[in-house]
Amino acid sequence: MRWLAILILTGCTLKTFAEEKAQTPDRPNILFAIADDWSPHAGAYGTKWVKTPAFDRIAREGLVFDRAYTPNAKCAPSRACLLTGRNSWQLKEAANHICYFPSEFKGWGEVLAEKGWNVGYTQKGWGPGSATDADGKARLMTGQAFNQKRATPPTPEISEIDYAANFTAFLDQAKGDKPWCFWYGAIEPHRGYEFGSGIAKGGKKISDIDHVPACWPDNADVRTDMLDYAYEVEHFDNHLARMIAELEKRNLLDNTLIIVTSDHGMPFPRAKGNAYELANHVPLAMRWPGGIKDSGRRIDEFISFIDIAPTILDVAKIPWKDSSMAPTSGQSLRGVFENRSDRNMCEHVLIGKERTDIGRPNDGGYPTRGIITKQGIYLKNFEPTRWPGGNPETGYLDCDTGKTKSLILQKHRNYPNDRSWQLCFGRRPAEEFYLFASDPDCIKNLATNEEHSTVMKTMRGTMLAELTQQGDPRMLGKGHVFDEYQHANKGHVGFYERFMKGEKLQTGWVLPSDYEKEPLDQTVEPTKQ
Ligand SMILES: [Ca+2]
Repeated sequence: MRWLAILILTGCTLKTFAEEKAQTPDRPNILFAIADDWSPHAGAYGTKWVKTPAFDRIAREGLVFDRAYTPNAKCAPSRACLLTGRNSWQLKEAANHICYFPSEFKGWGEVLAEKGWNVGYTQKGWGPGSATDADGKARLMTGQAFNQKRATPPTPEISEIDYAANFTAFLDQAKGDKPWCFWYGAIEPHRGYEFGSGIAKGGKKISDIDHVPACWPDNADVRTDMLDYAYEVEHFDNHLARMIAELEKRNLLDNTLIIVTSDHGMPFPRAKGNAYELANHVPLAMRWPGGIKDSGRRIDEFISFIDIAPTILDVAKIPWKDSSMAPTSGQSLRGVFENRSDRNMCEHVLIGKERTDIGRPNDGGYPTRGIITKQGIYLKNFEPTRWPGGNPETGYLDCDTGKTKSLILQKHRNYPNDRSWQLCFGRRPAEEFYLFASDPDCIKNLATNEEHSTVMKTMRGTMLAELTQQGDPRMLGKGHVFDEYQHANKGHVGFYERFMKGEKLQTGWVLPSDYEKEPLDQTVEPTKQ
């Protein structure tokens, strides 16, 4: 349906509103601003403990999306979906984190450059992983790098790359009539954080936080951790504000499509790297006076990251068939931009994951597929005997270290039945089902509850049919291919077996104290929730 819809939308909706705006060029420049690990916490979403005036301005003067999701909540696969317009299960190796990106899948950054656009980026484009062409040369997935300008960061954990100054440097060389596209890829609010920086440097208070998700303990340390995350979000937003000011100064603002989002949700247990509301729901706002009608609207329909590539090619006036990109399952947001009542409004999104990190036997992932509707979320876990956060004896490597993670692990060592640990790190059943109305934090699994079985079965049926239609190897009995694709960091291939044999191995994202001294009981049943 989505594929059909893009053909219709790209063919039929390019005129009308664009004609009304004939005074400005109808092909805008593009500023694509993507934070790293930011959940929808912003003023425009009603969050009081994160100040995001730049994001809020884009929302107020453009569109803010209340139901935007990445199909896969980890850096590399999420960015692969964004760039290609395909779900991660349609991307072979690129379904995995730290992979070898298949040469057969091209992204819109490369297409724009081929079509004569000036394309650049700062800090983090697609990755982490390896993307090379047939000659072994690094692919320019998001154009040329602009990282020369540096500044003293607010904390040692924040990038010293001065993103906004590098955008100015990019604009300085983007002369003439060539349209340009700049990818602002911050590495905030990715961990690590300077503990207490949100309070000490951001002027925040523990009491500012109005809600701690029910899967974590609610205490001062967890709240401090959340405020440190908030402080890093604000760093991202500060640079966005400077970029907007630079565009205004150059009289370029109104003919620039600005898209602001994040690759996936916050880097906390049961969030980033999982398949849940906390993991896959992302902030999204867009501003483009030349192409967006009735600004200030809130968009309630479901948007997936696979819709971004068709949207960008559409506004760039590049027909998909001329891009040599593999077919997309997404659809252009042109109908949303023009506020068309006859547009195809999506009632759900599909999500899923494979190997989002190392730390299980045989480099196995934690394969999951899911569907999210306005009612709730249904998940199918294909290997429920595996550990969702990674094996305990190798530090739960599928969850970035941090105060909240360490606290939950310590609590579980003292109290083996600890609920937070069970929810964040314990084994999960083969099916999970949560209803938003009664359980917004999604911690009460209703998969075996008869009362809701009809809704769950309908959602499962829709999900399985679409995945089958999209050629998902998990639907064809070939899901093992994802575990067999090689990890692109040779030093970490076979991590679990090498570590267990006594090899001294380190990762940059988990503390030695996160490793359990012994494997936990392997015979226990999947956690009942
Ligand atoms: Ca990320």
